[in-house]
Amino acid sequence: MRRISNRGVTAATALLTLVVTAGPAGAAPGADPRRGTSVGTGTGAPLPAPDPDGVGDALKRTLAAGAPGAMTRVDDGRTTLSRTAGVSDTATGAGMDTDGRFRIGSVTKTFSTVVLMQLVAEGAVDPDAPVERYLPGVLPDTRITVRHLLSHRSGLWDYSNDMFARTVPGFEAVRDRVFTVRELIDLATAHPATAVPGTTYQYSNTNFVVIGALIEKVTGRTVREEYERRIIDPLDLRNTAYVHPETSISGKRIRGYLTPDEAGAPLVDSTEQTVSWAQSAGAVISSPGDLDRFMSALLGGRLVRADLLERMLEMTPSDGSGVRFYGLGLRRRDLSCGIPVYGHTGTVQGYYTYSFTTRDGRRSVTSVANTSNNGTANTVLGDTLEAAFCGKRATAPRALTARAPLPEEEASAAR
Ligand code: REY
Repeated sequence: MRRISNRGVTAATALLTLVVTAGPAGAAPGADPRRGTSVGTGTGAPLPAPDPDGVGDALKRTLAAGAPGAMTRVDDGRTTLSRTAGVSDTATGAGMDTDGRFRIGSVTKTFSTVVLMQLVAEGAVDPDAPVERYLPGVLPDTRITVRHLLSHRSGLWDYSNDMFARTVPGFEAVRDRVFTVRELIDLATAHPATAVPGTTYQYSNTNFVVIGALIEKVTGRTVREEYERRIIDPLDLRNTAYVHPETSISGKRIRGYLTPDEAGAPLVDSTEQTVSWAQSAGAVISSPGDLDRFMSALLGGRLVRADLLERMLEMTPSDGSGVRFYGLGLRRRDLSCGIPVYGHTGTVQGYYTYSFTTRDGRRSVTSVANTSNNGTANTVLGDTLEAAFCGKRATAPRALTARAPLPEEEASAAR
């Protein structure tokens, strides 16, 4: 067991950087975050300039909540704004780094959905067909369609609920495991269905493990190859990889630190693991710049055909907050300033991620904290979105949300 101490970490709030540089080729022209842009809000109103101090404040509060490090990168037209706080490695004290690679958890689901929607565009998959057509005999209910999987409406139990009921022992039991898809589906179907297919939103990793199996069946290639040829290579995402079941993150990496359930227990270094328990539901590695580029390309219409992107954006509430929704492999959050943003959240042991963009893809924001199983740190990290998209506000953003989320909503929003 690799245990480390987090003592002194909050004192290492250190390093806060602001970098405004030329952005990647292909970025939207004319967008200047210091002035605000008139596009992208989805409300017709101008997009306010990002608030670097507000972002930095949310990152510092994420550290105060127990994260060793936290960072945000805003890609806005030709400008990039990066802020970091704390450390990427508690042993060396190296600062958080927006060029670093980390585990993106369920932002992987958006990658899997892009591959699937490209297969729909090619006529290889019908989203309203039963999964049974492509994977005969794999699921217990032949009424489950591909769209039910992508929208978390299949009624398939999320096996990770049982797996991680006890956080650190659960993690250590699977850290080096390599699961077959069949094994993961069997864990899920050992439970009765949670709902009749198509009727109820219930977030479940099982859905996207089945999507991965479906991609492999239909294409005859691995999901790794499909992510590479359809997303990673065309967008030149040099810090993005799917290395399952390899356990390491190559190159410049952010180490991940899992919070035990026992109050005061030291954080557990969870950087190395197979992530086989999540596979096509959560095992991609990436960097903030790559995720911003990915989300901008997706909402900018460069990855999925326009009519199919519209299908991905058909949202239903994911909780009772009135501000959080799920489409197909994509979330929407309505920020306190009224701007809707689209993307995904991720939780994998040691890492919390938010990666969201405007409706036109012109401003993308990725925030990461290198801890997990710490709901407060995750919620506070989410405040970076308020500062990055809504800009400076007279009133504290959290006071402006429709109402405080219920604990189960926080848990669901965390994933
Ligand atoms: C699994 C538990 C989280 C993580 C999950 N992640 O389903 C998927 C996602 C890929 O949606 C773990 N929590 C933590 C526990 C709670 O073990 N007992 O916080 O690292 O991103």
